Amino acid sequence: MFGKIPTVLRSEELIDKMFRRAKKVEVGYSKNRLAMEKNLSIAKIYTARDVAVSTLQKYVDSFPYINKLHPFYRTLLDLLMDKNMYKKSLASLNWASQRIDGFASKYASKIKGAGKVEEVLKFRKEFYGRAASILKDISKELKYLNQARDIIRKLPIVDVNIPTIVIAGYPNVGKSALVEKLSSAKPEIASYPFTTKGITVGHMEIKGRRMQVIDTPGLLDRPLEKRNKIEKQAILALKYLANLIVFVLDPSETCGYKMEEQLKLLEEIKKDFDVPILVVENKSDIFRGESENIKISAKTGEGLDSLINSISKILSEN
Ligand SMILES: Nc1nc2c(ncn2[C@@H]2O[C@H](COP(=O)(O)OP(=O)(O)OP(=O)(O)O)[C@@H](O)[C@H]2O)c(=O)[nH]1
Ligand SMILES: [Mg+2]
Repeated sequence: MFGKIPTVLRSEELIDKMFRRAKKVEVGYSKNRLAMEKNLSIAKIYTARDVAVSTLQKYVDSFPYINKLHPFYRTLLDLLMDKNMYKKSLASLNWASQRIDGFASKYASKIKGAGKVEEVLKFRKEFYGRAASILKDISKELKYLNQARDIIRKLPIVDVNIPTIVIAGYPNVGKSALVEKLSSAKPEIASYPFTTKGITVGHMEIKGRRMQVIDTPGLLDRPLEKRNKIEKQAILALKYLANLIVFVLDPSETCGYKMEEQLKLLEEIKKDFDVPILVVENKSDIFRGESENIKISAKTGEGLDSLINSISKILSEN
């Protein structure tokens, strides 16, 4: 999904790196002092340029294009960072890299045409000054991109290319128990913006088709109307991920929430999410209601086959 993004150096660090490498450059001895100084200075300039250009290009290439991202990630990044500043920063890095490249060629040819050693040294120094000042000009942008890197690294890692089942329902109704029962391996926790609990991602296979089951504690477990605007948008981003929402009810009410409250949350989610919703009643080992909903027990495994059949049917229709 996202490649690994390297740490973004501060401009002073990048300038240091550039000069350190240029300083190490050596050329073969020549009796002609002027020719030797020319070779050396040009080699140093090209080394400095290579360091700057390759570092900046590496940054530009490793950050994702927000507009090309899956809408799930695009929505989250829109909430978490200033998209214009992000784009502008990447464009500035490109600009800086081209400017330094241009100056390197320009000063190399000035040096080639120089008649005296002093002139050669003066041009070399001038190039260094220009390159350093270009890098100083993008210090704000480099800093910003380093922050953006931290934000991107904390995005939940999910597979946007396989069918995804999102589990919703009040706390303690048995969501985690269900995800665990459905998953072929131990579900993993991924961080999620605006909630400390993160989301739990498990995988399962139905008729040879790999899918993802996601538990959303702290997100789809209480009324959305009580959230602030940003939290609400972060939660709504899940609609881009979900091919199906399995809403878990606990008619035994041992979860501590009345069915009336639970059904109200269900209605709200139906209203806000334009995604098929499958309603299941859990804890059938201790309580069975009269409704038509699928009845399961995440504890004993009862009813899971019928749940899996319904999931498979809905996903193949959508
Ligand atoms: N009897 C019975 N207990 C269950 C069943 N499923 C879950 N439980 C119990 O209900 C409690 C809550 O289950 P969890 O799976 O943690 O519920 P959750 O919805 O993930 O809760 P949060 O993560 O707090 O939102 C636990 O004590 C489970 O053992 C079930 O089918 N039958
Ligand atoms: Mg849980």
